[in-house]
Amino acid sequence: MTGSIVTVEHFIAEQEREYPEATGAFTDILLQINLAAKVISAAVNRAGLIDILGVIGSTNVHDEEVQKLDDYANDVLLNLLRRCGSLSGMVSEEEEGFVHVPESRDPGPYIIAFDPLDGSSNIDVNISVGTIFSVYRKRSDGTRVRRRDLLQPGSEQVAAGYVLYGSSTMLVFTTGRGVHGFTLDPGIGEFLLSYRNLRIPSPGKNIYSINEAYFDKWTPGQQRLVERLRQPPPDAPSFSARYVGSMVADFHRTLLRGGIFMYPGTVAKPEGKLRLLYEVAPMAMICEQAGGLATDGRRRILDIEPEGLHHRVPTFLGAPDLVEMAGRYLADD
Ligand code: P6P
Repeated sequence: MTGSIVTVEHFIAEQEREYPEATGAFTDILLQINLAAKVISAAVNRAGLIDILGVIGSTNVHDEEVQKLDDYANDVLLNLLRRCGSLSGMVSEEEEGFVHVPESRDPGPYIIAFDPLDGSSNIDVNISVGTIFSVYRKRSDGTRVRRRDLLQPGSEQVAAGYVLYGSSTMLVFTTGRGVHGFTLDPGIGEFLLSYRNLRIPSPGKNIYSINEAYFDKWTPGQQRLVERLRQPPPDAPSFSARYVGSMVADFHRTLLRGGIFMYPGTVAKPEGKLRLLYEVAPMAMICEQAGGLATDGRRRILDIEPEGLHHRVPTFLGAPDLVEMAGRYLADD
């Protein structure tokens, strides 16, 4: 049994042996994320308890300042990642602008973008939430971080991953060599390898995941696509609809079971809701590394050049046959 215990540290060391070009600089970032995930998981799991203790306004019964969990998760990640000598800077969903890492002698070669706690509004009803992260290599020379360092297409990512705070806490990431999943064992406080080389089942379960409350706001092509999924032709398999309203949970189910996750635009807001840099591009890298497809309905997500730190894109992630079907229906819009 002990032979099967593979921690994140073991796995990274194994990867470094197998791929000598992997540098320790990048390992430092992953290990800080590993630690941040444990700290945030503990806070997320206590969130309900704090409510029971009777939080009053912004201070609790012990007169302690109670942070909103997404602010707390953001602070944890900023403070831990600031210690990484290999980072030049950070982009966070919670920060309007770019966050400089204190300039050491030689600011690090990497940039990280993250959503510290995606879906945090679901915490109050005990629905899974997640952290999403994306790592790029700094493109420009010199110590200053420039716009072109921050706004790189997803194809330039050196790593991407998420932490899912659900019935168990899972860390799933890729460094471009497959997708690997680790499950937190609270008894020993370690993430242990639970999925090596995750592949999205295709054909997998016929599940489509979308918020159908927006049906009347969609384009005709999007409406016809969902009608096709709701009522397939007699000789085609039927579908189930699943939608948690927490992207990390909906995507994780799609990754493990198959199907398609969609957050399309509407006629009024064609760009949709999800942010490219720290939500969609990292999930797209994972999806492709697991054998899936990731588009905005027309373009490959990883080819899209971000127009700003909080640039939104329509999102279609999942099994190749279903993402391609979506593209065919949207082509008529
Ligand atoms: P809607 C959570 O707020 C989030 O950013 C994603 O995690 C999730 O997929 C989406 O928004 C849900 O949005 O409009 O369906 O409530």
